[in-house]
Amino acid sequence: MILDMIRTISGRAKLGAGILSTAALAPPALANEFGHAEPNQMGMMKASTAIGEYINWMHDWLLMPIITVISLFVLALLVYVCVKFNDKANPTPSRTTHSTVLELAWSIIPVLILVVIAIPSFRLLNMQLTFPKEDMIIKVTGKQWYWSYDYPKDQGDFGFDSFIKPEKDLKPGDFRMLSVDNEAVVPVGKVVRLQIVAADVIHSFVIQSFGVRIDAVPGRLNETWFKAEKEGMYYGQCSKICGKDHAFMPIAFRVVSDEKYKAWVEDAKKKFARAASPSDFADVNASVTGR
Ligand SMILES: [Cu+2]
Repeated sequence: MILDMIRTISGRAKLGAGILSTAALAPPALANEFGHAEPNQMGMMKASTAIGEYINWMHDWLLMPIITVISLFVLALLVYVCVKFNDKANPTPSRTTHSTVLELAWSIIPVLILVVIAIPSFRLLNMQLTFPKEDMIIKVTGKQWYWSYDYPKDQGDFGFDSFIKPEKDLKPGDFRMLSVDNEAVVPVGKVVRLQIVAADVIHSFVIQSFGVRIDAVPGRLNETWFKAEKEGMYYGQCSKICGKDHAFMPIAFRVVSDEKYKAWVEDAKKKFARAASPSDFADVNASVTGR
């Protein structure tokens, strides 16, 4: 029994060391898959687009270090004040009210920190808002509480609704709360322009690995884009509190090779033919664009 205990303890120690060494090798995220979070993951999801990589870099290597240093600095100041200037250690307090040097320092240093953050921030915004020539357009409509995807004429002219998969229908490889019945499919390495609206209330379309986050607003056509560099499944969630099933309207995009995409389009044209599945997106779009 003692041997068993020792084995268990040493097993746990090894596991702990394993986690530590993985963290040391691949800082700061422990994720090893694209498109979804891992159990016990620290940090951001792995990125599959240049913009996603940039966001992760900004978070991990710019904002986190800055906020860590600032937090430690403030903590150190507090501890210093508590120890050095308490009633016992410092019975007659100083009457100083002004210090030009200090006041200049605590104005200028934060401004410089903000400038350091602002430069890559604006660069990122510019990357997100500069649309390259798109290879295809998908229309995305947020509804209470699911998403609809419409592929325009040049992609086969079909549309479908995408609902969360109930737990009883989950297959191996599926994720609870993330997998859906009908995934949106896009080809790898292609610029996809997303046109996003909502049919009822405000939703928010987010796929972290693509670096995509944009509100879906009734009566307003928002646009964003991504170019996925790796094949695979990518998940996101509605990120605007939109009602009782807000937590149950996941987003699932499957990125596949060109051939697989073409084959899927052929199937989808039959499966989601307009007559069989009329989408109200056309009406929403008409009201937005006047077309
Ligand atoms: Cu929503």
